[in-house]
Formats: sequence, C-alpha cells, structure tokens
Amino acid sequence: MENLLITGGAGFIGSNFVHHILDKYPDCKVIVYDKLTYAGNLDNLQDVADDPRYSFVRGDICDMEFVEDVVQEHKVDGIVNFAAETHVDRSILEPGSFIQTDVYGTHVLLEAVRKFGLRRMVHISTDEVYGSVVEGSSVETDNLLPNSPYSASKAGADLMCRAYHVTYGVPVVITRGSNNFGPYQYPEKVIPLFITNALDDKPLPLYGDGLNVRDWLYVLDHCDAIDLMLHEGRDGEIYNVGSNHELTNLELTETILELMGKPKSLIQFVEDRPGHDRRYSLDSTKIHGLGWRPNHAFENALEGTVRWYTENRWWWEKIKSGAYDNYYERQYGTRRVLTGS
Ligand code: NAD
Ligand code: TDX
Repeated sequence: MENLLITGGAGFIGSNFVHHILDKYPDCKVIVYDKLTYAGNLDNLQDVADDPRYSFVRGDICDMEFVEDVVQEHKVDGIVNFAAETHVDRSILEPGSFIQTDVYGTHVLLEAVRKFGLRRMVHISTDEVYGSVVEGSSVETDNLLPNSPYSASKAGADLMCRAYHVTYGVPVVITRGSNNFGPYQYPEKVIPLFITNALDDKPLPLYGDGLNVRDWLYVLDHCDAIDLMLHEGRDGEIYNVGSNHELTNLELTETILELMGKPKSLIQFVEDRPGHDRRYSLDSTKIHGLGWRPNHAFENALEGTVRWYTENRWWWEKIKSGAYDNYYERQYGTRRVLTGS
C-alpha cells in the first residue's frame, strides 16, 4: 500500500499502528482520519507530526462526502478501520453513537473502497462479537451472539464487511482481536484505569466477583497481525487474533498491584456491569497458519505498560481530570460498592 488511510488513528490501537507502519515501511504514506472524540488524542501522534509521510485529517467516518474527498485527494489505495466507539460501559449508557459510528460509519468506508476500487480494507473487529464463551474457544465460523450495544454494533459492522465482499467483491479482511493493552490506552479501560488509580492510591473498582475472564494481547502484537492481514490476509476472510493469555480480572488486578508494590486493600468490589460477558476465548489457529504469533511475554509487556503510565503522567493526568467529569460521575457515582478495602 502506498497511501494508507488509517481511520481512528488518533486512538489507542490506531496510533500504535501508525507508529508501526511509519517505522517499518519507509515508502508508505499514512493519512490519519479521525473525528477526535473524547478517545482521540493528537498527543498520541505528536512524535510523528513533522514526518512528511504523515498527514492528519479531522473527520467523521459517517460523513460520506468528506470521506470520498479525502480518499481522492490523497490517492488512498488502502484503509485500516480502527474508528469506533469502543467502551462497553459507555455503550450501556448511550448506545446511539455506537450504532452510528460502528455500523453506519463502516458502511461508508466500504462504499468508498467499492466506488474507488481500493486495493484493500482491513476492518478491526473484536472477540466480543462471539458473546460470552463459558467453555472452549471461538473459531471464525462460530455464530455471533453479542450481548452489549457495543458488541452488537461491532457485529453489525463485521457482517456488513462480509456482505460487501460477497455482494460486491469488496476486498476486505476482518480481524477479531482479544483485549489489548499497552501505551496510549484511554484510562477508562481496565488496565490503564487500575494502573493510574493505583499510582494515586485510589481504589480499583472490580466488577461483580472479579472472576470474568479476558485474553490479554499486547498492542504491538496486534499491530503485527493487522500488518500481516493488510499484506497477506485473504479477501473476505475473518481472522481471530488472540494471545492465549487468559486471566480472571482478579488475577490481573493482583498482578498489577504486585508489579507496582501496592497493597491488595486497594481492590474494591463494586456492582457488576449489566450483561457482563463471563469469558472470551479465541482459537487463533487460522492466523497462526500465516505465521503470526504474539512476540511479547505478558508479564514483561504489562511491566513495560506500568512503567509507561508511571513515566507519562503528562499524558493521562489531563485526560482523567477533564473527560472523566460527567461520564465518571454517572458511572461510578451510582455504582454500588459491595465490599470495601
Ligand atoms: P479508542 O477508543 O482508543 O479509539 C477510537 C478512535 O476512533 C478515536 O481516536 C476516536 O476519536 C475515533 N473515532 C470515534 N468515532 C469516530 C468517527 N465517527 N469518525 C472518525 N473517527 C472516530 O479505541 P481502540 O481501543 O484503539 O480500538 C480501536 C479499534 O479496535 C476499535 O474498532 C475497537 O472496536 C477494536 N478493538 C479494540 C480492542 C481493545 O482491547 N481496545 C480489542 C479488539 C478490537
Ligand atoms: O472499572 C472496571 N472494572 C472492571 O472490573 C472496568 C473498566 C472493567 N472491569 C472489567 C470488565 C471486563 O471484564 O474488566 C474487564 C475488561 O474491561 P474493559 O477494559 O472495559 O474491556 P472489555 O469490556 O473487555 O472490552 C475491551 O476489549 C474488547 C475493549 O474495551 C473493547 O473495545 C474491545 O473490543
């Protein structure tokens, strides 16, 4: 790809992917297209701002006319779509923007790929589309049983990609990744929330019994997989991207506290998330067949992530003091504490 449009490139995974592409491909131009919602942050890209191969366009993926203008103006030949509303708790409070951006916005990008004959689109989906998996692991052909407005919207987008491939032959590849962690992740997601709370000796609000299970994938390993999909994925195919590192939230929290030398008494059990999926688990055999494996050991990557948040207060302190206002009051102001520290 010569001119790659990275939608949602000012967010967590998107900005890590922008760095990955600029580092690895000297001849690739990157156009970040991002609405800059509360989750989009140009601080994530400040170190590439002067790179002549990088440009930034502020725009909404739901704005078809503008998306088409940008695709033409920059001679875009490929798209990687990270743009989405992404936080499950917010989707429970306000589902509308999730349906709009995640489903309708994806359709707009697919239309642009179709209209201008782009070489490839990679759509970033999630393990959450399979719903809760109590036993075994999901394969790409499993039924989708999403349980939250977030995962239902992502499933809608995911299916729209498939339909555009089957109906119009649009060259789109779908990835379904597990829970990511690493630098630049907005501190509403559990790992950065708990690290930054612990740094300030604030309670860590663990939902329900703390025994829900997630599979933790380091963001740079996810970026490697997306890169592989961009170049070697097969059109119309879906690829699970998991790390096989499943932990209960309680195990995860205790590991974070241990790494940080903070007491377990910071753990505070709070009322559960409605419709909280018990477990996600991916069978990633298909992408292993193309040679991808996670390269980062979980504990080292988590330790590096703790270090990054410890050393980069400038990045998260202003986020926590600003964007946390109404949302956090509604979220945590009303969440009942079950057992205290
Ligand atoms: P994020 O919330 O950090 O970033 C989302 C970005 O999209 C932000 O920069 C935001 O400004 C932008 N955006 C939102 N609405 C937009 C719109 N209408 N038009 C243009 N830009 C818009 O999200 P993330 O964690 O980096 O996730 C990126 C993608 O990966 C999402 O599609 C998400 O569903 C998927 N995913 C995330 C994870 C994870 O653990 N974080 C795991 C699997 C899949
Ligand atoms: O304060 C918290 N306490 C808590 O116990 C928060 C924010 C979360 N949790 C639990 C809920 C989940 O079981 O931790 C787990 C992880 O929660 P999140 O970080 O909100 O992630 P999750 O709901 O698993 O979804 C994430 O992974 C898949 C991303 O937000 C999605 O965008 C991605 O698709």
